[in-house]
Amino acid sequence: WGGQVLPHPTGRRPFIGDVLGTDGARPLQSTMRRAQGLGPIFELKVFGQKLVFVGGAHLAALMCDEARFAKGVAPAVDALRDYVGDALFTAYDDEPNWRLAHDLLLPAFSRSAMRRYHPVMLQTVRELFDYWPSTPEPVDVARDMTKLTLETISRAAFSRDFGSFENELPHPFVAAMVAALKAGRRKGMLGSVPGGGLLRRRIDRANAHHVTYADGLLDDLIAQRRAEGEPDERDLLGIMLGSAHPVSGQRLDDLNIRHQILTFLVAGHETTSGALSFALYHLSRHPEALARAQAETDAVLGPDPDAEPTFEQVAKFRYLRRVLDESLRLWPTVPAFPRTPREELTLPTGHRMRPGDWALVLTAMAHRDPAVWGEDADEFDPDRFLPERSHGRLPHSYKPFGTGERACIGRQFALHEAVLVLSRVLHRYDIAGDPDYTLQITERLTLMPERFTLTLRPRIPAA
Ligand code: MNH
Repeated sequence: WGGQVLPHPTGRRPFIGDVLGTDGARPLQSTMRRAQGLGPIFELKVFGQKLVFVGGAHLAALMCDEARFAKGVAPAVDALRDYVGDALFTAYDDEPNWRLAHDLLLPAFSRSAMRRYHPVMLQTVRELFDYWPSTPEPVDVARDMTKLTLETISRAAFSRDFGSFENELPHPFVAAMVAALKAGRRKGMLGSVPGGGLLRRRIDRANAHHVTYADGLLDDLIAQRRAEGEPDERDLLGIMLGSAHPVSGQRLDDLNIRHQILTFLVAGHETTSGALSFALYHLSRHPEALARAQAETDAVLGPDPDAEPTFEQVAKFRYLRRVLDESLRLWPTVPAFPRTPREELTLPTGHRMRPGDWALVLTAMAHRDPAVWGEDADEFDPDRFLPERSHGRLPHSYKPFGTGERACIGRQFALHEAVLVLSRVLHRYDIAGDPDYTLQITERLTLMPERFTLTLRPRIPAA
């Protein structure tokens, strides 16, 4: 960004910059509050580090133009590379392993490949229902959706069960993974803080046993599968071990495969769990939307509360899909993604941007820009996504899964799972939130409603 100073909140101090006023536990939400009135692009200075954000829908859409912009390298993503290297999410755009893994794995995420994961998804919902209390008492929604999505992705990705429904506490592997990611995030936030190098090494030492344990478990798993002989395509692990690139004949090496598995476990569960939890939160607050959603499940699944959707039926829940789309508009569980220009250019705001400069597209803000979404942009209204109302909307204005070649590879997986789970939960239960609850959002790698509970009562589907 050269010496350019972008709009920033008042109260900037020498040396520490804009740190005061940033809520370390909820940086996204404090940033969104402080961005009010700053315009479509703004910066925060954290010690020596400059963070640039784009919250205006038109400027965000411009940065989604793949001809002029590519995925950028933001420090928060870079910090994860110690842990997951050049796996899909963290690979730099020009690293050969990105293209190789993308080409090898794309078939595993096609719409038709979802057929293979459908029975796994049905099974984890059955286990969720067995786990849920049979008497009406409040359940912690984010906790239980996280148990469910973790089981789904671990079984689909490497046919491993984490026993999430048999234990109150997360599996030690999950605890280790979360600790290691937290450490990565803390290291990333240190940026250019004085003494940062020392602090980073201290974090590494404190965390080494978690990394050793999690890596060891995955390496054993890979070795075990190799020892079984010729890998089949039963899961992502089998595909990664068994397939060679159709053109170059190249294969992923074992270290890269471990990095990919970690990436899928992390990227593939909290995100979907948050999306489901927010959807259930909104439905608990909008009785008319809940009634429509339940009427749809009855129309598709019929009067038997144990009925399960077929693969084809999942696509029939059009209203449920709009509920999810609208939930991810208001609280995209991955709230931002970095973009960088391919060549030097001038933004419509007059700022110069060079290759290597990056900005975070803040979908959490751009998705609420009244210029695109109207004056009621903060309201929950799934029918915004009716085709007739979406027609003519600014292209690239809805980006919960990122954009371009580096967009989410798991999008179909997440949507199939989330619609399927919502359909079964709403078909089987009447849900009631606590009327005194106000939405609180935890920020880990992703966003999640905090301490949000629902009381579930078995319902009798309409005939
Ligand atoms: Mn997912 C990339 C959001 C579910 C695996 N994902 C992204 C990006 C966003 C995103 C945004 C782009 C980030 C960037 O540009 O820096 N992902 C989501 C959301 C959900 C989700 C909101 C659920 C809802 N993601 C999933 C699931 C999986 C997955 C499920 C795996 C099964 N996502 C990925 C991977 C990438 C990614 C892998 C990196 C893709 C790449 O760069 O090639």
